[in-house]
Amino acid sequence: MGKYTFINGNSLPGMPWREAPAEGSGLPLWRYGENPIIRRNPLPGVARIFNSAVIPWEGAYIGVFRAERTNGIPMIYLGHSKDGLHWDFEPDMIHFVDEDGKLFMPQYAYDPRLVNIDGTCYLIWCQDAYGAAIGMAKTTDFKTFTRLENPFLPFNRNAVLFPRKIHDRYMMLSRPSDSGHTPFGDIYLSESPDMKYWGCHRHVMGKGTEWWENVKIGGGAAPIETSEGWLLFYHGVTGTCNGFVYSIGGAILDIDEPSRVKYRCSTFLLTPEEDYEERGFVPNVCFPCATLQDKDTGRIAIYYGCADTYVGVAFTTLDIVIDYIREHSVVTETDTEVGRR
Ligand code: BMA
Repeated sequence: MGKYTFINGNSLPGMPWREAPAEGSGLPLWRYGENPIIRRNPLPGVARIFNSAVIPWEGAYIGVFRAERTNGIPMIYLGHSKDGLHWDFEPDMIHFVDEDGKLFMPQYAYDPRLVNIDGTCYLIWCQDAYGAAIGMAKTTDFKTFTRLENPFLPFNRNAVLFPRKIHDRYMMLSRPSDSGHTPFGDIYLSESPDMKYWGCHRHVMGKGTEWWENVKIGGGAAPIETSEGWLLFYHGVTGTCNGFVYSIGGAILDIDEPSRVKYRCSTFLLTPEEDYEERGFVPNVCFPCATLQDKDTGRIAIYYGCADTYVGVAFTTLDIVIDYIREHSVVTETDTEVGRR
C-alpha cells in the first residue's frame, strides 16, 4: 500500500505501464519508450490524431480522438484498444444526434475529454457556437451520442468534468478565452444540478507566477480523486520569440471545495524534449487530456497530445507525483481562496 490512495478508484492491472528508467530526469513523469503511440496518417482521410481521451470500458479501453482530417477540419473519432497502446479507429467520425435522435453535428470539434459518471459517459470538446465554445454529449453504449446544451457562452475552451458530483452538483473546470490563439487564461470551476444549467462560477487558479506557465493554463485530464485531494494534470503555456510552449503541470485541489488549490507545482512535470514533442504541425506542445489509474498499485498513465501531431503516453505513480507536487508547491492567495468576487 502506498502513502497516498485513490478514492473511488478501479483496479486496472492490465493498464499500460513501464517502470521508471534507472537514470531519471528528476521530474516525476517518464515517457513510454515506444512513443508516439499514434502516428501520422492513422486512417484514411485523417492526417493527424492528438489531444485525445481514453477510459476503461467493458474489460478493454475506448477513446475519443481529435482527428485532424485531410481537409484540415478537426472532428472526433472513436477508437478501441485491448491494451491502451494499440488503437483501432472507426472509419467515420462520431455522428452526434439531438434529443429527438436527429443528426446534430458540430461544424468542428477538438480536444475531447471523456468522463464516466456512474455508467453514463460524457464527451466534452471545443466547437463553434458562433465563437469557440464547449460542446457536450452523452452516451451509455458508444453507439448513440446525444448532444447536451452547450454549458457556457463563447469563448471558452478546455472543459473537464469531475468524475462524480460534489455536494450533489456536477462540477466542471473550464478556461474562458478569446476568439484566437488566446494570450491569457485562468481555470474556473462551475457547477450544475442537471448538466444543463451551469453557474456558481469560481476562480480556481490563474496563469502561473512561474515562467513556464506565465501566459495561460487550461484543465487537462479529469481530476483524480485521492486521499490528498483532487489531483489535476493541466497544461501551462509560456511565450517565446518562436511561439507558445505547452508543458504539463500538476496541482491538488481541495476535495470538498475544489476551487481552492492546496498544492500547485512550481515546476512543470513534463515539457517538450523529444522529437515528437518538439517537431510537428505545432512544435513544442505536450497537451494532457486523460489518465488511467490502477488503485492497487498507484500507477497512473497520462495520455497527451504531442506537437498537435501525435499521441504520447507518460507514467507516474500516485506517491511519486503527489510527493513531488507537495515538495515543489508554491500557492498564491488567488490559488487558495474560494475564488468568488
Ligand atoms: C490550443 C488548442 C490545442 C492545441 C494548442 C497548441 O489553443 O487549440 O488544441 O494543442 O493550442 O496548438
